[in-house]
Amino acid sequence: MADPEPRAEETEEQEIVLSELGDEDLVKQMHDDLYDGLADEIVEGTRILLDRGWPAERVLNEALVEGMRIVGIDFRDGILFVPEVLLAANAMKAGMEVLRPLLAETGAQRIGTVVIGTVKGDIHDIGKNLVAMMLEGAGFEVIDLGINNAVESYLAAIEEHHPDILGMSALLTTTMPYMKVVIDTLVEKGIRDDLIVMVGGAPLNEEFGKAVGADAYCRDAAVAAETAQALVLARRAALAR
Ligand code: B1M
Repeated sequence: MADPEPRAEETEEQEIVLSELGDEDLVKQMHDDLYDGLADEIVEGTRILLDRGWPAERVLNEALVEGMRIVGIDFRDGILFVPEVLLAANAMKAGMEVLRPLLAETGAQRIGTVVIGTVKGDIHDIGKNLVAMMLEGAGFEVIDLGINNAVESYLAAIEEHHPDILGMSALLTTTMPYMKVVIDTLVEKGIRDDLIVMVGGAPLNEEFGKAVGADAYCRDAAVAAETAQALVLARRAALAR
């Protein structure tokens, strides 16, 4: 008697070997793995793409950031919930750790110091972590204050580290107004002009950055690194005149 056809569930359960997938299928699989919060698979996929000669920025944007964008849509639509999104976030962080040395160690000359943190009430840190990595790669020493920072925490770090730049991140429409609280406090203390203030996060825009009194709104981590370099150099040139 001929062998029976394999049942549907048997075929579905066949293990996917990431290294055997072409680039496009591998990236799609990584989006699925990120969605499912599979950190080991994300690490493996990230390494495979790097071994195939993909630049770190491309792996970051096409595999990880795009995967997280898809997660964000289903989170918004109530298909995914906090525990699942936390797993996805952990998987993304695991992939970012593989990329960290490549993004953060470009051998660029040290050009300044940045204090950065997510504002009070907000625990999102993936974007802020990426910005910190890219700033390191651009030659900055980065003091990362983590999440949920009250104004006192920024002030203490400014006093201790005398940074060239203060960076603030917010991912929630309810927490982004806190950036103005911080900047207004810097004005009250008479230290606003000692620093460049840069802000970023998905719900912000250029107009908001101006309204709260920041020197720059940065759309993404690459823009943040370029802007930081440009503003620090411009400020030094102005002071030297
Ligand atoms: Co949150 N969450 N979340 N969440 N979460 C969002 C932000 C949301 C848009 C999802 C949605 O509804 N579609 C929504 C906000 C809605 C709004 O206010 N407009 C939301 C919500 C509602 C919530 C909760 C309230 C949900 C709840 O509890 N019911 C809750 C709030 C918790 C709190 O903070 N108090 C919550 C919780 C969480 C998790 C803990 C589960 C997890 C965070 C885990 C972590 O960060 N460790 C989480 C996640 C992962 C997201 C989404 C899905 C992804 C965010 C992310 O990491 N993106 C997000 C949906 C989305 O944004 N599409 C969502 C990838 C990252 C690379 O991009 O952070 O934008 P991003 O960073 C970019 C730029 O914005 C910029 O550069 C980065 C890199 O290119 N940038 C800066 C960021 N910071 C910068 C600082 C700078 C410069 C540039 O300084 C100079």
